[in-house]
Amino acid sequence: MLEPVEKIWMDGKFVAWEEANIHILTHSLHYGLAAFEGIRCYKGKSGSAIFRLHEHVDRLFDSAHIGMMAMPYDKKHLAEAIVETVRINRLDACYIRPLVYIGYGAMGVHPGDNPIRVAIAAWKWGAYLGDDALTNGMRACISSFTRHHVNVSMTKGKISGYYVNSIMAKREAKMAGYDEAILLDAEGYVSEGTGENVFIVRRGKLKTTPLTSILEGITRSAVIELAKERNIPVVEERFTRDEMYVADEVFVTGTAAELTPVREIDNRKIGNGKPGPITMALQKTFFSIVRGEDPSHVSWLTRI
Ligand code: PPE
Repeated sequence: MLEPVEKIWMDGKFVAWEEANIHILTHSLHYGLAAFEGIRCYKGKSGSAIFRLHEHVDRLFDSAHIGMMAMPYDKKHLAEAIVETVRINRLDACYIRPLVYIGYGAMGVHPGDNPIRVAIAAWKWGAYLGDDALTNGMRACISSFTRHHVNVSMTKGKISGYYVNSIMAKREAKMAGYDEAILLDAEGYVSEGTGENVFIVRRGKLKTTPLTSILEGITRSAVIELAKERNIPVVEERFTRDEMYVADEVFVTGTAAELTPVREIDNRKIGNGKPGPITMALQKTFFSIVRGEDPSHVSWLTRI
């Protein structure tokens, strides 16, 4: 359950959490065209900071552009509103959810001149797949659902409606006793998790899926950069489900999921069934950067 905080930013003003309501005929609620972001703010040794705020704002604007929703604010204004949402709620560590959506006006698939509305909420959110998953790894399955085909969904946009596919896959996986689903693309190659990008480690090399039909993860690009800095070779190449089965290590990345090891896929142990050394080294680096303990990427942090 969500733990309410005080305020939510809606269309330029802060409103009380309980009053952050919209009309039932809000266009996006019916047809799913809305754009969102997921951003984390971390508590660090010298205060709190938002991880890669500007990259998230850029992606939100890209998503709105793809969805032809004209943003009523500029990037600077929106970035400031995000920081203010964390401050006003006196949160030191939280998850931030900006949402751009098509408001009330005309109904029918064509949104006409309905207003484009924007909201920003923040709340406390712990480990997405559980604390145990972060240390001991999670169990995933290959989904019976296929991930988006490039000409069905435009995955460079983080569009709300696309997440129906994720919900289906996630529920199916949880009901079968797994923690998460990994989806294959329309050609049968690994694409991504319901809310995460996927990496494998084999013979000391890191491999992740190319960007063709996945979300361009901001954590993904950070991890690629960190690996390269540590002289770990990284390739963006498609791979099959059995290449994951025989990988030495598998992990997923995402704002919510952070860097979570995968210890088992389709009931096959990955490596020795424990998070591997490269995964854990990258996870350690990631957490020390977001918490401001490792100063090597301070440009990724926006202080609150
Ligand atoms: N793929 C998908 C489909 C995805 O939803 C996410 C983020 C990623 C990859 C990783 O992207 P990034 O966060 O930029 O590293 N998923 C968001 C929503 C999760 C949710 O359940 O809500 C997130 O992690 O915030």
